[in-house]
Amino acid sequence: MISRRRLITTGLTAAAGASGLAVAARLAAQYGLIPPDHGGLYGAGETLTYAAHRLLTLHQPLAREFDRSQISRVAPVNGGPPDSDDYQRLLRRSFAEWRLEVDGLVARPSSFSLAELKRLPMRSHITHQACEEGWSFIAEWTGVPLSEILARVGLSPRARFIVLYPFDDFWDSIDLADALHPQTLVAYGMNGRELPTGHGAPVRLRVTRQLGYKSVKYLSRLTAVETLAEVGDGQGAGAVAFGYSWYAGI
Ligand SMILES: Nc1nc2c(c(=O)[nH]1)N[C@H]1C(S)=C(S)[C@@H](COP(=O)(O)O)O[C@H]1N2
Ligand SMILES: [Mo]
Repeated sequence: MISRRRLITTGLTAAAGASGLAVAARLAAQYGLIPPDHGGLYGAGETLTYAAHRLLTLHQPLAREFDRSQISRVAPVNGGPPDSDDYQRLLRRSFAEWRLEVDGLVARPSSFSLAELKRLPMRSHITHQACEEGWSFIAEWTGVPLSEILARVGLSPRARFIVLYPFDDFWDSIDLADALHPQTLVAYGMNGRELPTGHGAPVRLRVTRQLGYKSVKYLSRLTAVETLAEVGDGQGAGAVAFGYSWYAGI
C-alpha cells in the first residue's frame, strides 16, 4: 500500500513540477483540501493525491457493486476483537447495553442502541474491500447510511470531518465527502447475517472508496469536528504514525 501510494504521489508531484506544485498546493488550500497528514516527507504528495481525487469525484461516484453470486466464499479478518474489559462485557451480553455515541459539532448529541440503528433507513450493497496487505474480498454489507445518522443529530455547517472511535486504538477519521457518500454505512449486517464479531460487531464503518483500513470496526463513538489538529496527535488517524496515509482512496 505504502509503495503504491508513494509511486502515485511521486508521479503526481513530478508531473506538477516545482512551480506547478506550489499552484496545486494553493488550489488545494483554497478548496479546503489539505489532508491532516500534510506535513513531513510525503506531505506534498498526500495533499496532491487527496486534492486531485476530491476534485475529480465531486459528483460522488459510487464504488462498483457486485452480484450476489460474486460474494467471496472466504472473508479474512484483519484486527481481531478488542480485548478491553468494556468490549468483552458488552459482547457477552450481545451488545444489549452498547450505544453508539454521536457528539461534537452537532445540534443534538445523541446515542443509539443497536435496535434504534436498525429502525433507521437501511441500505445494503455488495462491494469489494481491499486490505493494504494485498488481499481482498467481496461481501454484502447492511446498515444505516452514516448520512442518515448525521441528519438526525443535526450536523453543524462548521463540521468538516467525522472522527471514528472504536473499542481498540484504531481510531481514524473521514471527510464529509466520504461521510455523506450514499454507500458509506454504519454496518450491522454482513452477507445476510448479523455482523460477525471479527468483522466489527456490533457495528463498523464501511467506506467503499478507500482501502480496508479506513472501514473502522467495533465502533463506539463518532465525533464531528471542524479540524483534526486537536484530535490525537493531529494527523487524523492513529495509524498515520505507523506510515499509513490518512487518505487511502482507491
Ligand atoms: N477497530 C478496528 N478496525 C479495523 C481494523 C482494526 O484492527 N481495528 N483493521 C482494519 C484493516 S487493516 C482492514 S483491512 C479491515 C479488515 O476488515 P475485515 O476484518 O472485516 O476483513 O478492517 C479495518 N478496520
Ligand atoms: Mo488492512
